[in-house]
Amino acid sequence: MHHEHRKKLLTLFKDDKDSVLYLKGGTVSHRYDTDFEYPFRQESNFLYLTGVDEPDMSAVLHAGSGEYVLVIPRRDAKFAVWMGYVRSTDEYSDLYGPDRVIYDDELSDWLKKQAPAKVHCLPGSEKDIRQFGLDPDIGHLKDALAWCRVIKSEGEIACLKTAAAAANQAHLEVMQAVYAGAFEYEMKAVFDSHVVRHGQIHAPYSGIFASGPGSAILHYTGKHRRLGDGELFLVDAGSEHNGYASDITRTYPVNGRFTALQAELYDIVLNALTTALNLVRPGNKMEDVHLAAARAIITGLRDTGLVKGNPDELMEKNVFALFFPHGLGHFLGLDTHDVGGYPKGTEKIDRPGLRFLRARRIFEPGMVLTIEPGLYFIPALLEPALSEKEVSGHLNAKRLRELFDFGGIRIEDNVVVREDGHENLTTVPKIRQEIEMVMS
Ligand SMILES: [Mn+2]
Repeated sequence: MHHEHRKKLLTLFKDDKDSVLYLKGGTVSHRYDTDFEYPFRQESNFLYLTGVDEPDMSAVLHAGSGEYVLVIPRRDAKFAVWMGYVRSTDEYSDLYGPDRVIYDDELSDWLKKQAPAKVHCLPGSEKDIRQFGLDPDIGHLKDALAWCRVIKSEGEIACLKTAAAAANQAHLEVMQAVYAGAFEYEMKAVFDSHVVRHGQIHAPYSGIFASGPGSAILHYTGKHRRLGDGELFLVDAGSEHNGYASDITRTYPVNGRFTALQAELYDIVLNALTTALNLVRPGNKMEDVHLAAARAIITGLRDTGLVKGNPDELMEKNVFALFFPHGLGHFLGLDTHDVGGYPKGTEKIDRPGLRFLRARRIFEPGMVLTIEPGLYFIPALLEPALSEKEVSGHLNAKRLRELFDFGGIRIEDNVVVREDGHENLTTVPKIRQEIEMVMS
């Protein structure tokens, strides 16, 4: 798989045959000024090209010959005592299949011998190259890697499916474990316990386990609140397999039964999700699908009487963005918010709601993305809107004020764009009746 990735990248440098590409792997980081090491996670571009999951490495690719040189640190006996066995160059060759393995103190000489016309590297690595007395070029490699990573190979999709499978099961177990009075952190423990038992020890992002009003905080970081009877619970959590992420959200009632109001609002979001999913196929555009989901939400809210007016006007005046203020979804891969959402020359759309869209692309087979519409009652957005002339006439102030501590609802699936539409990797129940059955 990684050989395939390197070949794909080098096709973009075929008119640049005398150049080399330099990639620096990740290093270990510590907690402030202590010797406590955070768990090591490889830098994603490096992982994409090499599959090497160890710190302090770098790699050089020769654009002309395609030679792949893995550069390893020269470890001493002290390292072996604290960190374990030190591998030989031959062992690294067997393990990762580079064309050549050299030590980091040999890199400078090796590079100079190539006398490259250019050394392409990522922003942040320029200093390394200058140290070798060469000129870094940071203008191309980043975009080239993003271009490669946007369309996933079947090998990558298999990894994403393994990550999705573990998270699917973990979400189901949380759904079954939830009870009124539980702490949010207990539910995180249920989730983590499942994914870690499947070897997925890295979280691709800090999960959200938000009960009650916390579910309307888009990046809620609390974990110490008790789940209240009658409230909703929003779980946005994923896992990582070989570096590839899953990112799933479900929202359901703490006591296992939707109230009439919760049911009505939940179905609006589910309808927005279904509307959006039906549009995920090659040729369609992310921003158009976002607007279709937004329209489904504002039309649903109009039907409940929480907002007033016709959908065209509510869309035109951006009233939807008061309730659905974030983007519909993002690419998913080695990073949760994966690269390539805005290729060079593509600008963000300066409009409420769409401003935060993390990808503006036409769908192509092999793209993997999340679709995650949401509906929230956020006092910080609604309060000022209620006194704004343009939109206040569209809002049912009395009923909305009663919902200031309702929280929010988000439902998020992970999908692969396919020739004939898409493949949904998320299997956690999302239809109300199914959720109630699982929780009963
Ligand atoms: Mn997401």
